[in-house]
Amino acid sequence: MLSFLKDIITRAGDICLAEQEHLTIDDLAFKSRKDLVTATDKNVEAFITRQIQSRFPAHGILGEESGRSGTTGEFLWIIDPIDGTTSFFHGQPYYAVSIALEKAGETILGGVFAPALGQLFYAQKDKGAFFNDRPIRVSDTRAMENAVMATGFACLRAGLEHNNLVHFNRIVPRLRDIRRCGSAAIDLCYVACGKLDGFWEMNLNVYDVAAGILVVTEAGGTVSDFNGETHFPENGVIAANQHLAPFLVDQLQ
Ligand code: 2AM
Ligand code: CA
Repeated sequence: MLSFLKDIITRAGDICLAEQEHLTIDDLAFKSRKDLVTATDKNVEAFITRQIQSRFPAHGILGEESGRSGTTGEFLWIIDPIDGTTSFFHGQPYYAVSIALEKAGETILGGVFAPALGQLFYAQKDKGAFFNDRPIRVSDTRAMENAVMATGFACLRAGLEHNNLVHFNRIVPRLRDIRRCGSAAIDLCYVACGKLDGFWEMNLNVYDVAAGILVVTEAGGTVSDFNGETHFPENGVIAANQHLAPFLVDQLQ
């Protein structure tokens, strides 16, 4: 399973790299006023879906662009062909292909590949997390003032009135600094390898976070919703090392 995942996710990333150079406005469509989708999102999802269907015809598939297909057996592949489509369309490197595999409702395998950064993250349940084939751990940062975190504003793109700006204003002054690069999948993996000390966001979808959450937990990180419980991503997502996670729950609940 892992070698299959690594093979298809890197080939999917190569499609992104090749197509990003030639994108025009004609390749762009809108799911809502600010929610972009490019022809590449659809091409990459179709590629991944074909590969899964031919190798594992009995498995189900949930993709951001085409929804639920295949059987309703115990295996379900969850695909975000491009997490960070705004970065992708605007010629920036901070986007990733994200693929997770659930068995009976539990994520057992997850991969996030950022082709323009040359960064591949993956994890298998109970077997640890890896960045470009090296094992990773979350950071050991204990003080907020030494922490660099990330967040995002999917809520604003979705046009929601109850949004992240109020949390952002409260939390950012307590941190060393904040990053907002536009891919929840990469943000989660950066928490997993200690490039970031924490991440929070609201209004994400399961395909944005399924793989990244397994990478964080296998790297020793803590993942919860804004109440410190497990109803994510519906009730928000918090990911951090075990020292800083309680601070974020305290600020966000
Ligand atoms: P996407 O690029 O696959 O759309 C950035 O804040 C994160 O929010 C990205 O993971 C992005 O995923 C996601 N996102 C952006 N707009 C969204 C929307 N309208 N609803 C839900 N998630 C969204
Ligand atoms: Ca996407």
